[in-house]
Amino acid sequence: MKILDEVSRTLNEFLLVPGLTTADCTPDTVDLGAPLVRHRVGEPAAIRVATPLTSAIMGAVSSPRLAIALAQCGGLSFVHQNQPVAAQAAMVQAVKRHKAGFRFSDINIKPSATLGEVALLLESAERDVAVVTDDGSPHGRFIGLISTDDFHPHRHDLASPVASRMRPAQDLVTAPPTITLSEANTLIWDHRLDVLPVVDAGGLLQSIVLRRDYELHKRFRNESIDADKRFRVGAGVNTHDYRERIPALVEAGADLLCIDSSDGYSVWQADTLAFVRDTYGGRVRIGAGNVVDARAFRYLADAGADFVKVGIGGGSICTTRDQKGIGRGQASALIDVVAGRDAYAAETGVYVPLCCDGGLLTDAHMAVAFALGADFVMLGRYFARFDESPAPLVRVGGQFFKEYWGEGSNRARNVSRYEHGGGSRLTFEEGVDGYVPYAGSLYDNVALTIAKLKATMISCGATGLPGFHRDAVLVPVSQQSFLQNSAEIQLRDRPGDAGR
Ligand code: MZP
Repeated sequence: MKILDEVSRTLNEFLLVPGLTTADCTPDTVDLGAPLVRHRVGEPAAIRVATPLTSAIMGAVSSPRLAIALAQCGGLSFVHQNQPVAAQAAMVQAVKRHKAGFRFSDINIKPSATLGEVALLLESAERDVAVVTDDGSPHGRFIGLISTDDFHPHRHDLASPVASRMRPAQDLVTAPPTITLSEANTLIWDHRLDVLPVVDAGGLLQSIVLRRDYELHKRFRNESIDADKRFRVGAGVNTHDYRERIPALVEAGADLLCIDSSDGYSVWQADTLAFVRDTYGGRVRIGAGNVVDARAFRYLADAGADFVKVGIGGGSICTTRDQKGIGRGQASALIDVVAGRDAYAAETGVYVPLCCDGGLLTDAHMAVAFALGADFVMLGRYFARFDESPAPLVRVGGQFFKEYWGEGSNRARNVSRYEHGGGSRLTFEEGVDGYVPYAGSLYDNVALTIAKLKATMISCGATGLPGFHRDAVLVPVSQQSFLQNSAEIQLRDRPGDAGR
């Protein structure tokens, strides 16, 4: 028996001390780009992200729709593996089918179609816009548009006809197909458009430019889109059926794999990594985890992991610490594994990126994780709250929530992730099934998170994550600070008392 000479600390227990902000620290110059896979020190990684956010390998989180939205914002999703191989491969294909850049709507409807019918069509075809023509055919007369921004399937009367909410053609600004991208941009901004329809000389609709696509296309085109101009997507795998699952996912076009396990320090992970290495050489990249100390990191790095995921028991829906007494505060885990990663890089000349997974409840927690040395983060609860997550939206007492359940809950029954030696069923639960407050669109929230992370880095005088890792100064927060902070929050919540 050995007792570590430290207290297990969470991310909530640290604050950042500002560094010198110089003139070159501005939101435009701060680069959040990060490597996702191992590479030689000083050389670029083969797979990088512009925005260091990934979505959790969970049924309640990573759907094709969310994967596309997150890729548009520069991050990466990992579609979950707690489903048949063919179903998971189909999810990967659904992401890869979409060409990045401008979307041309191929959904045509009649003005008499109901909002409910359109909601179903858009959802199943993963489109944002439907075109309204007089006869519902692509050759009919163009009458207007309806986009997912124009109505919310859960808030509007789904029985009412589309005509009641569509944007009629006479109100729309249209452009000819010969328009250049910068002219389209000027039109979009001058007229405050969300959608710019492109029509030919005969007035027939040819295509649609979405402002959101246009902006994202400009901002992230070099990082979030593959060489073949398709969105990138990752996929979870397990240590049981990897001989069937991995070839199917590779065939479907998955860009990056990750072994999905609550405890990654096992020979089964080394076997899975060996299978990938022996079958594909370096052509298929795969991360491993989860771990909470440098020993386990070293084991997986030596076994060939392309990245290592850190975190056991910290997930917002996780009960592993209560059920099995296993885990480590996320900050303590990161500090130990980061030291292991840096020692490995110094010794071998190979940098193995780290993903901080679970328990990131606020943007400030993410900032602390990056300061402690994380290369990218994985988020479940954060993404579950958005329109794009696959979980149902529910209304409770006048407020909207999204359902969110752990992979170790009875609802998910993810036996391959939570191996208890009990065959095909979970012997006990390690996760809960609950609700998270609905928070709107992924695009808006990720933009806000990016802005906050950049602001933190600017305060600390950093223009990139490697510099932030190197120069960040953190301080543990005392129990007294917590008490004072929560007292202040209570006062803020009761404005009448605030001045006392
Ligand atoms: P969070 O972002 O909701 O705090 O945590 C998400 C992470 O929790 C996932 O990426 C995964 O590592 C972990 N997870 C998923 N299901 C469970 C569970 O049921 C869990 N215990 O701990």
